[in-house]
Amino acid sequence: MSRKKIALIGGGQIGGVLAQLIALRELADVVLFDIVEDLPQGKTLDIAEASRIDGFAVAVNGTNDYKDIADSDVVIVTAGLPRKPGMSRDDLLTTNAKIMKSVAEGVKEFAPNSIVIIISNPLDAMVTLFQKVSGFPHNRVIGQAGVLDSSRFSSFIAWELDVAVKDINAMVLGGHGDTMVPLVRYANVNGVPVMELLERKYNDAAKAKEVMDAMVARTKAAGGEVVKLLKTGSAFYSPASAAIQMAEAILGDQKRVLASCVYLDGEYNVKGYYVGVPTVLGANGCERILEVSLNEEEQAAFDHSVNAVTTLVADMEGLGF
Ligand code: TXD
Repeated sequence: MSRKKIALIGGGQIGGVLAQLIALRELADVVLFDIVEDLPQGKTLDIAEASRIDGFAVAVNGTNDYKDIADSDVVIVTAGLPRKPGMSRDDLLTTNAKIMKSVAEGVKEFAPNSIVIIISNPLDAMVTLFQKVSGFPHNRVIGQAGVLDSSRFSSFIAWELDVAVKDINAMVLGGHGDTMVPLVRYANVNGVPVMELLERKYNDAAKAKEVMDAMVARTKAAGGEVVKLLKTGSAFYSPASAAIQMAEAILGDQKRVLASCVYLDGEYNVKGYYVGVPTVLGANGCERILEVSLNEEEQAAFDHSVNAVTTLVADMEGLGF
C-alpha cells in the first residue's frame, strides 16, 4: 500500500510546523511548496534530517514547482502575506486574493482530485475564491478557523475551571473575525454545562456570566493577543495543529465533528456563502453539515457574523476577483 500524500502550499511559519507535525505523526509523505527559492527545500531538509531521531519513515521534500504536488490526497494552503504596517485591509485582500488565484490554478492543474484545506486570511474570502477559481466541488474545499477558535475557547474554559482541556467540548461558529460566535449554551465538560459549573464555582449567577463573557471576548480576540505578543507575524503552532486534525479526519475517514468553514446552501438560513458551522469530516471532505438549533440571541450573533462574511466577499468581488 502506498503512502498518502499531503501538499503544503506556502512554506512560511505555519507551513513549516505543518510539515514537521505530518512527519512526526507519519500521516503522509509531504511536499512543501513555496515561490521563494530554496526556502521549502531548506525547511524540509532540516525536518527530514531529524528522521533518525524521531523515527519517522515518510518522505519530506521541498519544491518551487507545482508539478511535484501531483497525486496529493490533501492540499493545505497557507500561502499569503500577513498584514504589514501601513497596509489597508483592501491591500491585504488584493495581495492575498492574487496569491490565492494562482494557488487555485496550480492545484487545479496538478492535484485535481485533492481535498483542500485553506488557512490563509482573510479566511472566509480566500476559501470562496479558491473554490471559484478551481471549480472543485464544495465538499472538497474547506476552510480552517473553527477548530482553532474552538480550541482557544476550550483552553480558556479548562484553565478557568481547572479541569483537563480534553474533557471540554465547546464550539465556535461564524466567520473567522471579530464577529465569530462562541456557543456558550452548548459548551460542556463531559456533558455538564460549563455555565452550571461556573455558577457553582462562584455561587453567583451574575459573576458566572461575567467570567464567561470575558472568556468569549478573549476567544474573539485570541489571534490578536498572540500577534501583539509576537510583534512579527501571527499564531502558527495552533493553526497548524488545527489543520492537522482536519487532515487526519479526512485521510482516516474518521467522521469527526469539527467546526469548519464550508459552503452553505440553505443551512442556517444562509445560501451561497462559506461560513463556519459544525461539519462531519471524512474521506469525502465535508460529508455533512450538522444543523444545531440556535436561540434568538445566538441566531442574531450568527447573522451578524454572516453579514461580515458577505461584506468581505462583496469587497473582494469589487476588486475584480
Ligand atoms: O486560523 C487561521 N485560519 C489562521 C490564518 C491563523 C493564523 C494565521 N492565518 C493566516 O495564515 C495568516 O494571516 C496568513 O495569511 C497565513 C499564513 O500564515 P504564516 O504565519 O504561515 O505566514 P508566512 O510565514 O508569511 O508564510 C506565508 C508563505 C511565505 O513563505 C510566502 O513566501 C508564501 O506564503 N507565498 C506563497 N506561496 C505559494 N504561492 C504564492 N503565490 C505565494 N506567495 C507567498
